[in-house]
Amino acid sequence: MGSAPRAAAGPCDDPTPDDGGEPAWFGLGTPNHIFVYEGHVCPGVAEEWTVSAFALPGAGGHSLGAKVTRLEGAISITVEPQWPWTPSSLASGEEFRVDARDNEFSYVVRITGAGSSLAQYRLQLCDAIKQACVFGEVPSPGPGDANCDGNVNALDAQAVFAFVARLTFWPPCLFQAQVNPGDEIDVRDGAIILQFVAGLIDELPVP
Ligand SMILES: [Ca+2]
Ligand SMILES: [Ca+2]
Ligand SMILES: [Ca+2]
Repeated sequence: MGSAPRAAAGPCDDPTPDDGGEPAWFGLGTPNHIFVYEGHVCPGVAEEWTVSAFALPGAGGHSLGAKVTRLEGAISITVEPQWPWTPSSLASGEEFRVDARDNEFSYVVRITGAGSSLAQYRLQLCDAIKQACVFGEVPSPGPGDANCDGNVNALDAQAVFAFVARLTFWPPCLFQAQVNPGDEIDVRDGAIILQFVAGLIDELPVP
């Protein structure tokens, strides 16, 4: 009754325990790069995502943006840019933007579980050169489109294999690489995507 201690919620099992780190910006050749991810966080745990850009002198700088949307449970969100800014808190769905002019720039988005049970969030990042970046929607078709370019093809399998081998950071829509739900994201997902591309599988995700 009343104020139950947080510990009463029992152990929390995060189905996405490896969240955080620095996403890779895929989609070179497009003017606006997006990263969309759906993750979970346990109460009292902070997941930290680093966003950075290296702007060449005279190149016009980068526009960087971050947005976190609460999907389930309670979270708190802070953005901590490098000097000279101090950390600030963000509301769910609020957009954070910064222009990096002629310098290297980075910031950390920290998402902390703030309720008494597992929370779920969507993280959206964007990066553009010489123009304000926009938060893209995830294009169709969805499952299997790990690199978020609107098609499912061998490039998506390649992105999964490279991620699993730790040759790259996160593909922009890594959560769509999960094509056999309930399992980890591993080489099997890349293999299933290749089978789909070859016409051996009709639909993604597979049961
Ligand atoms: Ca997590
Ligand atoms: Ca794709
Ligand atoms: Ca899988």
